[in-house]
Amino acid sequence: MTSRQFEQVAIETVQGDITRQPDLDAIVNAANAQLRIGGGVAGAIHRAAGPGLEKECLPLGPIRPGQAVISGGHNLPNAHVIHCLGPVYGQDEPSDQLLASCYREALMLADRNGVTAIGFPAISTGVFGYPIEPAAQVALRTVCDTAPSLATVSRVRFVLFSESDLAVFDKVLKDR
Ligand code: AR6
Repeated sequence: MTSRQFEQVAIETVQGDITRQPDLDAIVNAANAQLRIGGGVAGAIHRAAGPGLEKECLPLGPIRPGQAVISGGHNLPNAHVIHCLGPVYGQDEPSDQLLASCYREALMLADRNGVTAIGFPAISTGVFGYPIEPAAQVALRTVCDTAPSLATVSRVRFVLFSESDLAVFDKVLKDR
């Protein structure tokens, strides 16, 4: 694990599964607009949370690219799930601003709900096709830019599925 402090917020990077982070009070879902089960991160989160999560989420959708909404964690070890709709790369524009909006909205929503530690996957970098290095730049820049506005959030963990994605996030984090 790599960790760096920005203002009052520690930013961590780890390789792993977003559904297996019991020390975080919120995790972020790379959702679809309807907040249905889906594949990738969304599929893993809904499978681990159980059917109550989709039941709670459906009335909250549809959401637009860059938006975040919050639900309970159901059978997950986390109290909250924050669902973000990332941009489809090459389709939802400006993609960098929409991706930044996901991270900013998720952090602000977490903060309003008293969250202290939150975990993000690399939003939009799977099915939605956002290249990993520019996605890492946007993610880390947005967390650093938002950090001074946060009251309760003091730990932000990026949970990367692959070793190569972790290496990219680590490099971008070290270069900041
Ligand atoms: N933990 C952490 N990271 C993961 C996990 C996991 N369990 N599973 C995959 N990743 P994606 P998107 C990585 O496709 O691009 C869904 O079907 C993955 O390697 O989950 O925002 C939804 O329903 C990739 O780097 O999200 C939407 O329709 C990153 O997480 C759509 O896909 C994001 O991959 C959203 O696409």
